[in-house]
Amino acid sequence: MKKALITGVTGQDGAYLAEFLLGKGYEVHGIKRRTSLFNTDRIDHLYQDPHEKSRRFILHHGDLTDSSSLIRIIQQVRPDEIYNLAAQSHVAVSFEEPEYTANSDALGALRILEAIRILGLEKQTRFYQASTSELFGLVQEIPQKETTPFYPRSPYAVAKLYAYWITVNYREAYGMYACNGILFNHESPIRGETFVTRKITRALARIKLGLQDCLFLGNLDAKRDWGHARDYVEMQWLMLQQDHPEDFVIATGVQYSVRDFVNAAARELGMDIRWEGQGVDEKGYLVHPSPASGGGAGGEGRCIVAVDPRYFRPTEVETLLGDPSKAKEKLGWTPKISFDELVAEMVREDLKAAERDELVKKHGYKAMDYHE
Ligand code: NDP
Ligand code: GDR
Repeated sequence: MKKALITGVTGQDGAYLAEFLLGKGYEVHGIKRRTSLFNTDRIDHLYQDPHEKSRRFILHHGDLTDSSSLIRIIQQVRPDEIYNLAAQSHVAVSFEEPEYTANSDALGALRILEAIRILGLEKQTRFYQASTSELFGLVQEIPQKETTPFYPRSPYAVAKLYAYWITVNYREAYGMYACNGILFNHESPIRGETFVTRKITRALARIKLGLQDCLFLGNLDAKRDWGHARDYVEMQWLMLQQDHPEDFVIATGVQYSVRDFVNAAARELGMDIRWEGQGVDEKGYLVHPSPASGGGAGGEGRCIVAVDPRYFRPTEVETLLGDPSKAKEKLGWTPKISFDELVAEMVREDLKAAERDELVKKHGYKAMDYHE
């Protein structure tokens, strides 16, 4: 039975990948960091009682900033494959916590690669690094592919640039099977609530049910190439099954703006929305790009989306569009879930969650909320 070790197993991709690998018959080990509250929501359905002898899903406490825990776990598990998915993954937060982001996202990758080397597992353990389209940042070529020059635009992207190159370096220096998946944005109903797609689907569902008044966003014109996380974890696995390690861009090759995403989610919810300047009818919702201009033309409609400059980034990545030709050709990989299906699934799940909150509220209890 093959053994896989996943860092970041409690995150979006970690959860989908663990499920995928269990389905393939792997024994799956996950590293989770210590938190003061339970943070295993995304993997609770995979949990197996530690007393079960034949269990194939095992969690370990560890942290990317702590070499001792990484060496200990890798020594104990001796995995065939390591998927390094753990990271401080929020671009905006990386401007607020640049040093921690570098420690976990850049040095974290180095610590794992060194652990593999220290333990003499270079020829046994394959390594996957979760690289990112953020490396392209201020884009030098459209669409972006494996050979496009990098120009990172945030402490997060700069940290990930180090992780990208240290992975390439260990492959070349020590003959390790180590590779980078340069993944464009991928989303799902279990996407973190503060990334823009999930923030939109969650907020619009709550606005529809009267649980929230307004959604505040930053740059509405930013463009991204959005895929579904379930599709993308399959590629992470495929990358480690080849004869030779190589780096791959993973994307859909289709681009939408944040504004397009709002429109698609609102359409899915049957909400009649108009952007400023298009007029508002009595039943309509007004999606208004400036909070300063208040509730909309002639007091009609209602402002449900407004721009709050607090969500602007000191240096923004305005546009990303991937070219996944190499992955299609060499891995035989192709995304199965379309943009509209992705939005529909996210909206459906967030509407269910909002309905639960509505019920809780109706019975006089306080629904869970989060604060950014
Ligand atoms: P998430 O933010 O959902 O998950 C990140 C995971 O890393 C969580 O399990 C988190 O734990 C864990 N983590 C954070 N810091 C540490 C640390 N110091 N030690 C151990 N674990 C830590 O990210 P995604 O699942 O969306 O992304 C997975 C990876 O892919 C990340 O590296 C991300 O940067 C990268 N990536 C993501 C893309 C996307 O669009 N989703 C695109 C390209 C790359 P906890 O649950 O406790 O917070
Ligand atoms: P990104 O994702 O920065 O691309 O990083 P995010 O969803 O945070 O932002 C996408 C774009 O939307 C704009 N935006 C907002 N973003 C957030 N979070 N909140 C807002 O209110 C808002 N309004 C507009 C942003 O400015 C940006 O242009 C994600 C992460 O998963 C990274 O870990 C990963 O590497 C990349 O995707 C590929």
